Amino acid sequence: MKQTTPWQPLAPDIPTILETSQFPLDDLAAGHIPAVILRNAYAPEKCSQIVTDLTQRGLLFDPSQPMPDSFQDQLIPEGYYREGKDSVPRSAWQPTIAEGRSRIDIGSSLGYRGSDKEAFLAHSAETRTLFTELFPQDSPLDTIYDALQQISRDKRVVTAYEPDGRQYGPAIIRAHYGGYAYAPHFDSVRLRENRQNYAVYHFQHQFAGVLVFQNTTLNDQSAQSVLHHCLWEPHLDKHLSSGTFHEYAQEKDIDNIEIHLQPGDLYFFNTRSIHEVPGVAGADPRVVMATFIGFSSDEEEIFVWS
Ligand SMILES: O=C(O)CCC(=O)C(=O)O
Ligand SMILES: [Fe+2]
Repeated sequence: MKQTTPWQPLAPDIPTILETSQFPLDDLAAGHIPAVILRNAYAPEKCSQIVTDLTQRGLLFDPSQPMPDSFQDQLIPEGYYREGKDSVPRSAWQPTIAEGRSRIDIGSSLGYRGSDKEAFLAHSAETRTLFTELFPQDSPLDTIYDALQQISRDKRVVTAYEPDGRQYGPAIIRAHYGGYAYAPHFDSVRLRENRQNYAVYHFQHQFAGVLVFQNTTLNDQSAQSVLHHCLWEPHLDKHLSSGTFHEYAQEKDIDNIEIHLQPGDLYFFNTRSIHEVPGVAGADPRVVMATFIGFSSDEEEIFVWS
């Protein structure tokens, strides 16, 4: 809804953000601001080094070469998630079936794997081992967790865990090839995926924290996320699933903002805000480290998972 105060993100660094807002995460939770953006949170040269390393290790593929067969069964189609204990994937939107639009995940996605809890937690343990090996020092995980801790004004930021102590994956690396797009959607373990059997279900709010490692660019245009000034309500489902959200937003005069990021920039947003990342089929994939975040204003601990 259009308001007199512009809907603007908090940026560009922690001191400025904390001067501007007493509780940035409460502002995000309420939908008063679209995002918190930390520019240059992680060194851009380290970002490109990570992409090179992941490709050399065979965890990502070089898009200038034919995709190795070993990636075929790891490709994640657009829009997929699973609900509750279902093993059948659902689609958060009507995916565009197009050759080459695919995503590689390095890490354990609760949305994709969570329907089998034992398998998800076992996979998460492997991810933690892998990330320790990939990032023995200067870990981008620390950048995300430390930033969150500071903007929360010193709540305790931990990798999400179950009551028995078993942890989830600490974050996920996602590479989007060939113009992979996220159509307008929202993410919620509570309101969408119905994950009642997981500890993260109890939080009042869910955010995302995304650190960009590499942009994808075609004809000077890069794939960037768009946040709509609209928190999900059930009546929006018909527009999200049928792909008519843009028409709805126009009719209701809902504004939006493009969050333009460079490698090394980190942004946090409320995943209940309808959001999207239109695909741009550049030569290189858009590569990010992504997290979900569980937050309740009256709780000391903030959970991070993927
Ligand atoms: O990559 C991003 O910036 C956001 C992606 C997203 O919306 C998601 O993973 O659900
Ligand atoms: Fe999302």
